[in-house]
Amino acid sequence: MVRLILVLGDQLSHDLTALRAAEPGDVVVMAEVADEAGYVQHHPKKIALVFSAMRHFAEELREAGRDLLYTRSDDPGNAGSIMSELIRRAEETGAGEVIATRPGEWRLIAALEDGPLKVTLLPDDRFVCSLEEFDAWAEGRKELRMEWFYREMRRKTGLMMDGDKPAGGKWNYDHDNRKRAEPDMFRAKPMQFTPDDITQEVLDVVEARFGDNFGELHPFWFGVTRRQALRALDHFVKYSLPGFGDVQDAMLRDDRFLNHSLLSIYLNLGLLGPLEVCERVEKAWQAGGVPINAAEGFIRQIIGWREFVRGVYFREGPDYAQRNALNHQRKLPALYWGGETNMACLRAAVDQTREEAYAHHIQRLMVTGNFALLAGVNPAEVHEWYLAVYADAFEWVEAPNTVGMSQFADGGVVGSKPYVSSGNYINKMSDYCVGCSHDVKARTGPKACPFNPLYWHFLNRHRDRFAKNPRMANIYRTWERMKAVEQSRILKEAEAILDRLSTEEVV
Ligand code: FAD
Ligand code: DLZ
Ligand code: SF4
Repeated sequence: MVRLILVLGDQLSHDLTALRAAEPGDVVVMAEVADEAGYVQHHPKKIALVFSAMRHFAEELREAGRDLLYTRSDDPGNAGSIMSELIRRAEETGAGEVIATRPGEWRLIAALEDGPLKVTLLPDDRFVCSLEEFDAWAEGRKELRMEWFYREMRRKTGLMMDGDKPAGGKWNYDHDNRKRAEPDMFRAKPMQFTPDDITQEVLDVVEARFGDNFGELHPFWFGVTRRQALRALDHFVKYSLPGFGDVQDAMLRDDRFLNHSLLSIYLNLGLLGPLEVCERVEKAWQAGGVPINAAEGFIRQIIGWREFVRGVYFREGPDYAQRNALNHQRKLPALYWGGETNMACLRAAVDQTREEAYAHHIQRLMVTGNFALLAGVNPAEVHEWYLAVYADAFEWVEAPNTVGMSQFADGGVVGSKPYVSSGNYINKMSDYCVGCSHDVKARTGPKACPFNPLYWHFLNRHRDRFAKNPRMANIYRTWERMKAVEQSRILKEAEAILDRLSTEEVV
């Protein structure tokens, strides 16, 4: 009997387990559906990326001789969800079973498992670490720490290893990766691609259907095929990797990408695999010209953080994205959707997000994430925002980064302490403060940088939870050393900022 082979929009890999399981007579199903395009208000660039990459992948499958049924978003018969499309295609073909690779989101896993069709879910083996292996590593540990997991992955893959020792003698060169960046007009930009006819058609559809979503659709220059993704990888390794480490945490107003790779979009769609990317980077380092802190730092992000957060997402279970350990309830301020703000750093991060569907890690973590956490925004709303606005956002990777790393809403599963800072950190790592109407050095007063009082307000209101954390003891000692009158002035001014956020006044 015919079987349907489901390929989702972020499963665009020719070696996908579901495609490997296909037998002659089976029919591949791909569908652009309203449910997937609408579970959050995705950035138009993200929808265009996914649809165009899906259409190009479908072409490649057809050229390879696969039997394929593809539903476009504007097809009149479009049933609107993955499950209803599968039911429609099963009726059309007489198929009795669906073979799928396990989706990267609990919501979709439940939809497939709870539907009326017989669905076989195969493991997604496009990762370095299987979920079983992650569970075995995590089992019995008091706490999960990325660094220990990462070392296991280095040993497993042999990447940058000298026998059983890390190359260069150290596992982690992060210490060298915290420099400020200077503007440099010769710094390379990520590889950009001109839309072909398929992409152009998608752009028209997205403009018509999703043009009102937050985000600029044009210019659209993401790659949408594996071939383009490989070119983007080559370009990154040649031009940006050598400087990747040094300024990894830096932010510049007029340089949105610095030496970042923008490879997450290709990795997360399945156009590139994590190992091939890391092996390419290792080779460039071995050939000379790429410093060890750049190569190690980059590889750590992929076989360390990326694999670690995926393990956490699936180990923690379907309720993970709804956790709220700090009981934060504030509505997400309008400035996240482009509302007015006087805070130059937030304005820069949000403007860039609207225009590019991209921000790099420190912008996500220490600007938009930090502010939401200090302001006590409901993490479910923060999670929805990140899932919507970034082209690389799929729940398995976005939720642990947002709910866990950035908002501490999982109570410390991903990180051992909250990522919070005053304006001082942003000033140290960026040039945003120079052009800001707030004064980063002022803790209180009408011009004080809002990060400053909010930082102490956060620490004070969560003292019971964090004061005993050895990594935060020094900060609490600084707070205790302040005069009571200074403390109460800070807290009062923080309350005033929070009130302004509640009444949607500009901060
Ligand atoms: P580079 O700086 O060039 O890093 C190289 C690669 O390492 C990335 O392509 C990515 O695949 C991987 N990587 C780096 N950091 C992480 C991390 N913390 N978790 C997983 N992979 C990592 N990443 C996503 O892929 N999708 C998301 O939806 C996402 N949401 C995030 C939300 C928040 C609040 C935060 C703090 C981080 C989030 N990240 C997410 C992680 C990280 O910010 C992005 O992977 C990175 O900015 C992607 O840009 P890049 O490819 O230029 O990365
Ligand atoms: C993100 C996305 C979008 C916007 N649209 C589709 C779609 O129409 N069809 C599809 O198969 N997948 C889409 N995706 C990706 C899915 O949402 C993704 O597979 C799940 O979130 C699991 O990671
Ligand atoms: Fe951001 Fe404060 Fe600096 Fe302004 S002064 S850019 S609000 S950190």
